[in-house]
Amino acid sequence: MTNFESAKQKYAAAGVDVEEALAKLAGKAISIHCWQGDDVAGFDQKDGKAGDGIQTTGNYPGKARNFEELKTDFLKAASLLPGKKRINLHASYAVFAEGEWVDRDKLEYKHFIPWVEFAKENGLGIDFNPTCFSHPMVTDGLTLSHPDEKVRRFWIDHCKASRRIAQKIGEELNDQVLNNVWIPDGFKDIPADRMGPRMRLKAALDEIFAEPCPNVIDCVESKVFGIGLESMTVGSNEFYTAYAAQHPGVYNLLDAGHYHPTEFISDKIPAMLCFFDKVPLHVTRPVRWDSDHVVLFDDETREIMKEIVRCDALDKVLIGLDFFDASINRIAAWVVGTRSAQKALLFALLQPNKTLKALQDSASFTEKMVVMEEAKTLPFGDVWEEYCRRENVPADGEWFADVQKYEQDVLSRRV
Ligand code: RNT
Ligand code: ZN
Repeated sequence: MTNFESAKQKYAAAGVDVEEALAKLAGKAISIHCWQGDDVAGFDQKDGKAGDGIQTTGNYPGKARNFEELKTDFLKAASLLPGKKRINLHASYAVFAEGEWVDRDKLEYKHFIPWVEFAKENGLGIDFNPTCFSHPMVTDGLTLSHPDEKVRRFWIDHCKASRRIAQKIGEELNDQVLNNVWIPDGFKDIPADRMGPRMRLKAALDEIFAEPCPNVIDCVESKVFGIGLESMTVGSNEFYTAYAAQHPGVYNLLDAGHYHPTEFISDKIPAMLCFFDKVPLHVTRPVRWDSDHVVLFDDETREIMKEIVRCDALDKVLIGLDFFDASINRIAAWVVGTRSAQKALLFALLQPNKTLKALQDSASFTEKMVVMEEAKTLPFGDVWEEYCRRENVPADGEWFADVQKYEQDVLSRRV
């Protein structure tokens, strides 16, 4: 008997159907952010660098410097990842023709055709984001909520342009494309007016979402604070949750790093699912703050995935990744982060969820604890290895040498 067959039997004895779990895992797409490859630099600004409320740290050599390099790096990472994949793009990754440049309020679908071709060639879905940061028009830390109509207009037009681009991408790929609005807007020090900026943001969002875009899933991403904007965030969780609740078709995206350190999005997912038919996520790893460390196979990532599985919400929760570590090999960061999210999802699918729920409902809390703890040490690794084998990607222990070789042959030559 192979290790996998033996694992299958052990899981069956615990009431878990391994084949069903593997089928569900293979069917669930993960949206992989393009921005791990170049430290959120993008292509549209001279010497592009993450700024305005977000920051990357680290100086590992070999980051992608242009469209060609980013595509090649992404494909290298994707070749080591099982399952269905989407690529999550930011508007700042527009691809301009030789000598061409337009500002973000003038972006068009044509600037993303090369990405659509890339997606088609490689069987990827696409998700999209307006880029309301790392740009000189972010004024006094504000975009859509700025008191100056000129500043607001620029960013409203940018968000509208992004939505139209997402719509066209969706039409072209015959798919639904998530378009996620995150803005840094906030104040470093104690504000004198909190409601004014929020009312301006509300009006801006109304304008942005006015045009029907049937292939777009609209969402807004809240945050507790940003770098340099510690005292107040305009797009707070209450603000966007209430906005989404009043605007059918707009969703509040939960980023795992955007809450106070004792709050967890694993608890928020089932709360949101009571009211919304979709819950988009940014799975990331906050270390003491919204640090966007590489996702690991850790307690909270498993808990997030467990909630998705327990709520039977694989088709409702949209899993996107959002980390950017510039201090390590960026391809390995992508691979570890994505595989860890997928492992956590598999782990969740392999829990005796029905049994555990029944034990909770009958107040058998002692037994619930025993079963929950013991399920942790079932032979999970053998099932993961079988999944990688079926998906034709290397098992754990077999892919890193490939990344090291790529570093030597490709990344280290970028100087
Ligand atoms: C910032 C948000 C946002 C960005 C990306 C690049 O705090 O998490 O999602 O990380 O859009
Ligand atoms: Zn995020």
